[in-house]
Amino acid sequence: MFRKILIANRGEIAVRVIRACRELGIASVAVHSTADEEALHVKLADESVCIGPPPARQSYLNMPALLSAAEITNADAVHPGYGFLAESAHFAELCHRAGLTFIGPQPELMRLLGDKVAARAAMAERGLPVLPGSGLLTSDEEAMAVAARIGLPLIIKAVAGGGGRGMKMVRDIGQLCAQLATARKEAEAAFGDGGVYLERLLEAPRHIEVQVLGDGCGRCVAVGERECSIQRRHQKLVEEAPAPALSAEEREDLLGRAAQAVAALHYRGVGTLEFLLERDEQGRARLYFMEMNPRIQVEHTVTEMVTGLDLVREQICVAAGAEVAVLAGRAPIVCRGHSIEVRINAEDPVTFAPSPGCIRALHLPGGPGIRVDTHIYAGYSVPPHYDSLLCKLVVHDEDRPAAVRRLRRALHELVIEGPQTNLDLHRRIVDHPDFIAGRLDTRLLERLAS
Ligand code: MV4
Repeated sequence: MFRKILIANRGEIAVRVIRACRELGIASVAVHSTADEEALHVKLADESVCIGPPPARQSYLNMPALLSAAEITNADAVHPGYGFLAESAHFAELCHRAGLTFIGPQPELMRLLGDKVAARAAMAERGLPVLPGSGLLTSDEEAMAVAARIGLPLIIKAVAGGGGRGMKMVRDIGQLCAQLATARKEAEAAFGDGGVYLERLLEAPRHIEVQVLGDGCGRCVAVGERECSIQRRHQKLVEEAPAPALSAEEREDLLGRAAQAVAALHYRGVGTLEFLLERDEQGRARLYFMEMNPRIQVEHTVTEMVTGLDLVREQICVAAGAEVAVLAGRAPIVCRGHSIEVRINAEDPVTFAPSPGCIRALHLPGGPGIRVDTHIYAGYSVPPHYDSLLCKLVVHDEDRPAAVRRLRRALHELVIEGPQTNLDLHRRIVDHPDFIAGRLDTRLLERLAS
């Protein structure tokens, strides 16, 4: 097992990883920018190293500074969390070259999955259904030919994208070339790669994702699925497990196929496969693979609540080559009850602009079936330089109606004074008849906003 892990991240996920390290008897090294001297992850870790000024480019994304911090503290592994360098195959390679274990998948697989066209092809080859679409587009003529073959409406996506950023819809063939040009420009600006591809557009899909864990030697388990259909600008706001939209047979089929495809890749570590769900005229579920994220995700907590697993611990164990009971077939994965997570952000409730500042008062909910993952504390000042996630409120109960009641109760108890937050939006969501009935879709948020 590792002796010491450097956590190349901040916020609640850095705290989450430090907790897993302490339980495993592994020392932890926090890194921080000068804006994060008072951050909770710095206080909770065994050691800390300042890696640069506030802008992420110069600190949390600064590879030489991170590698130097690992060297001077004599760490033997690096945990990237999510965001920042979590999906950088280049950083993973630099870690390995420096004699550090990068706690994540093999760099070649990170590179494959970072190319959304290659990932689609790889998963289709291994038996996962994908939407009709194109490869990397090389000309407008090719795009017109693909549009003629698969029909309208279409969606243009960035090969280097992910999380839905830089998507453009095409409902009228006359718009195709103009939308392509816009999409290419936006993709180039956002990712430094203007490559785009086409997919048939689903008008009102639900977003279902599958959590997997692989040992890198051809064994893989699907730990469970989550539904994340309530999103705003591709930022998830509410996530739950199990997915209310799937029957037991549909879930079993989805998990089985996902595990098989990922096992065939010899994937190592935790990962998430994103699917879109629609139902055909007969009501049969159609699930289409979209992309796979080679990292621990924000919403891993709901899967932990229903399975009782510690996914960060399993992730560390797999990276260390240690035995993991669920992969060795020595422990069945059981899904018990229902879990819902809401993301509380520091943001203006009207404009959604970030709202940093001092946490003047804080009261966190407690009692049965409640988990709060957060890095904030009373007196802490939320810096303006990073994402606006303040806290993840996660509830668990015996079934979905009970979990919704528990969530409503927990949202009633939670007090955060100082920054503006989206707490009221969450209180309106849990009271909405469509949410209570499990009818989740993007339009729910639009109806609430107006
Ligand atoms: C789509 C889609 C419709 N058709 N792809 C991709 C990443 C994820 N954040 C949203 N993505 C979508 N991809 C095709 N071919 C619609 C979305 C989408 C979405 C899907 C489920 C739930 C909420 C959504 C919000 C915006 C866009």
